[in-house]
Amino acid sequence: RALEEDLRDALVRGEMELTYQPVVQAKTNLVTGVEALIRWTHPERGVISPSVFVPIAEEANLIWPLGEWVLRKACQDAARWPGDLRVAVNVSPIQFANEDLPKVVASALGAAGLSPDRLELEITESVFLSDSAETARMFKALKDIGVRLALDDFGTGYSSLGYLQSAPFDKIKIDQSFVRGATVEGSRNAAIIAAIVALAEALDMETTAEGIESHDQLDLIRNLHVSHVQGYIYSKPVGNEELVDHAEAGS
Ligand code: G
Ligand code: G
Ligand code: MN
Ligand code: NA
Repeated sequence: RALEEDLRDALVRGEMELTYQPVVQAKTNLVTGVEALIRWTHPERGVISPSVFVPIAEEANLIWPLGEWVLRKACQDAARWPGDLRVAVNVSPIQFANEDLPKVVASALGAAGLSPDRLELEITESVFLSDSAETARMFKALKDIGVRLALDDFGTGYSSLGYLQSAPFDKIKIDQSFVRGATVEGSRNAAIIAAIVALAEALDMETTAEGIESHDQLDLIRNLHVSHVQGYIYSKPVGNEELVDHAEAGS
């Protein structure tokens, strides 16, 4: 059987699971939110990465049901977390191009009883490749609901900055590829991160540096005034139970 066939049944068979990776505020060292990252445990092949099956789901018209499941599950889980932890959900450009997205987002929030400002949608620059009037309408509809918007993998995709004139992002996520080499002050990657932070601050947006693994990276990132950090140095993505245990122990 092709992976695509198995993907069709994966949701009803309960093979999908959400894991959550903490996002830490640099200034306070407090966990302010988490990013939801989907995992598929295939009955024969074991755990399959979303970097493998999300593109298949996008091609096979399965990203819509999968994305809706992720939104509903993330909102349900977040509504039961202690404190006011935010949950960030990755949204495929294909979901973003569907005019029903705001309805589904509002419905997921309503069903879970989650306040809209506790949900952050992560969108990549590729959404700006399609019709700009429709894209603008989608942004407005989502902001009207009151959810937060984050620009994911910043600096790796569509190269124009023109969209920043109007797109209402609350946060820029600095891609891991810049963080990886950013261990030395004065390095090219450090200069790129400093420039992204300056841009984000001028536009009143927060920043998250992704993929921080070492203390050298963390020290440098803090010195560059990145507002939030995320990476294995703090935590790998963990299951909902483990997240709740941690949060309760820490509060
Ligand atoms: O967690 P991991 O590094 O395996 O994620 C790999 C890729 O899959 C990342 O680009 C991430 O954004 C994407 N991804 C993870 N979970 C989801 C999801 O729920 N929906 C979508 N569309 N992409 C996801
Ligand atoms: O594309 P997006 O930024 O949504 O994907 C985030 C991906 O990065 C996830 O697959 C997640 O598991 C992974 N990730 C998170 N923290 C680290 C880290 O410190 N190092 C590495 N190599 N990957 C990470
Ligand atoms: Mn992401
Ligand atoms: Na990212």
